Amino acid sequence: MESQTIVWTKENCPYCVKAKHMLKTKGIKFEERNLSNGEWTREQLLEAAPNARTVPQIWMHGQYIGGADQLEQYFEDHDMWVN
Ligand SMILES: N[C@@H](CCC(=O)N[C@@H](CS)C(=O)NCC(=O)O)C(=O)O
Repeated sequence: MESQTIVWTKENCPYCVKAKHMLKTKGIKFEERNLSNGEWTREQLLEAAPNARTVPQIWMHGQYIGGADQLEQYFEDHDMWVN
């Protein structure tokens, strides 16, 4: 869905925790696709982002952002400072 914000994650992933924290701080609702609980697979992630080598992988409102570092940069670029 175009308006969806999606975060692919896995367990024991500090960058995933960081990305989710940034989104929550901004009040942005998101769907988490966790690769560790059997619901989603790495193959499904690679279908969405063939070059993905790490998690998190983030889409905001349908636009591909990248990982946690890119999400932070996105907020800076859009004057949405992470508190
Ligand atoms: N620069 C990346 C770093 C992401 C990263 O290093 N993620 C780790 C887990 S926290 C990872 O996926 N490592 C490779 C792997 O576990 O297969 C970002 O900002 O998202």
